[in-house]
Amino acid sequence: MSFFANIPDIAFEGPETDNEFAYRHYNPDEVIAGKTMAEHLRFAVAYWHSFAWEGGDPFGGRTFDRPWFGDTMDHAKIKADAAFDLFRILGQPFFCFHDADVRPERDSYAENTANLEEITDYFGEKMEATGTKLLWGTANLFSHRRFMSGAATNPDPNVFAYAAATIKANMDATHKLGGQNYVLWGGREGYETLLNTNLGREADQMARMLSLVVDYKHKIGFEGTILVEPKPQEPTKHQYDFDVAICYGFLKRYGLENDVKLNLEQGHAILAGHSFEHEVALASSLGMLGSIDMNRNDYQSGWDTDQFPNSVPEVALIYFEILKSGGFTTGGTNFDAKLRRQSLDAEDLVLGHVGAMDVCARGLKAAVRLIDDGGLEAARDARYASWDGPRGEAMMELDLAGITEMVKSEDIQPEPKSGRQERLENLVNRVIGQT
Ligand code: XLS
Ligand code: NI
Ligand code: NI
Repeated sequence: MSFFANIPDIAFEGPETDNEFAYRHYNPDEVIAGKTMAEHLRFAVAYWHSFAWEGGDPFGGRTFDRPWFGDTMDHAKIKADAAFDLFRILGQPFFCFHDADVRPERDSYAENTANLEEITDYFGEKMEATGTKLLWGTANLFSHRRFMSGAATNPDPNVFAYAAATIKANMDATHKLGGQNYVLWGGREGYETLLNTNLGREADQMARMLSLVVDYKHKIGFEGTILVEPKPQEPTKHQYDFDVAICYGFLKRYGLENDVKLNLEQGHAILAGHSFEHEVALASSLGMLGSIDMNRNDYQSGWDTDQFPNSVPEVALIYFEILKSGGFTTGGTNFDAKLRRQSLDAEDLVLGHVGAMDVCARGLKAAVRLIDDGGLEAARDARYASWDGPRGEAMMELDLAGITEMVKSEDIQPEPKSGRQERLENLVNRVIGQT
């Protein structure tokens, strides 16, 4: 019997329904701003949180009871069956996985790869039958103890080799399944203490791995996007892919900025001391916006708590930035989000996603209204308008002495102008508040 046996497929019923098992706002076929909601949002379920995570925390182990927990290939297939049941119930178009989520962990590379290949074929059949697609695949280069001192940045070249071969196997699997992106998140690519760490060497190693990935992508004709996922710390004390700005500097330094884009996560932005819209807006202004991991952090705990998003105003500003940048191409909205460890039931897993999808749908609709309203863009354009005139052009052409001459001869005295922040915040609340 299916784990989700008594749970109906979720359909759109509109905001007035009192059916808990329905979408109130996510109507996949509804066209808004030129695309369906499904095409704008491109939702994905994260295999690891929904199917591999057991409910542990630093003080206690497994709380969940799932028929697929176990380390055989039979368990892996029961897990896949349940995952595709959830995908059918939710009707979201995509999913994402790490190798370690979908096959048992063995000591030998050959056995791990053979098992990954077997499950890849199993996925392939199910994807063909159901139409569910792969948003991205990735290698877990952080859980097993062999990666405790890093993968690409490990002091031992044998670990680099093992990691490189593991990435190859995962790129092959992602390519075979028609994945739209391939992600690298460097959870152990950082340090615990500078006392034993050679920063310069580790940066070169990380860049070397990334250029191997880019070369291999071209070699096999993978048309998806290579994405790096910034996060400042956790599990290591300091991670090199700290945030958007640092990732961009790194990619530029090694000449990789045209071949790699970024996968941004709400919780990681918060850990880095940024808002999520800051990270999205910065990536967009650099032409580096690839995909998003949509979740939220508990603002008190200081951890990457990976909760389902539930704030429409927060989410609205994210989709506002994404829409302004032209929307997703290969990217999408991956729910890198997990249940709380007391949320034991199949219903919790389904409804966690349903609520998150509705929040994102409301955020998208609000973002479209913000764009249609035009007030924010008009205020921003007006604020910089003088830069479009002769004064702005002069600043770009004159040297320091010339500018000084101009200030003296024209007796320039700047007139401060209001930034109008409260008025703009009122505008945003007015537009987002509409139902
Ligand atoms: C962990 C990361 C991870 C990546 C994929 O914090 O968010 O889940 O998205 O390896
Ligand atoms: Ni994360
Ligand atoms: Ni993530």
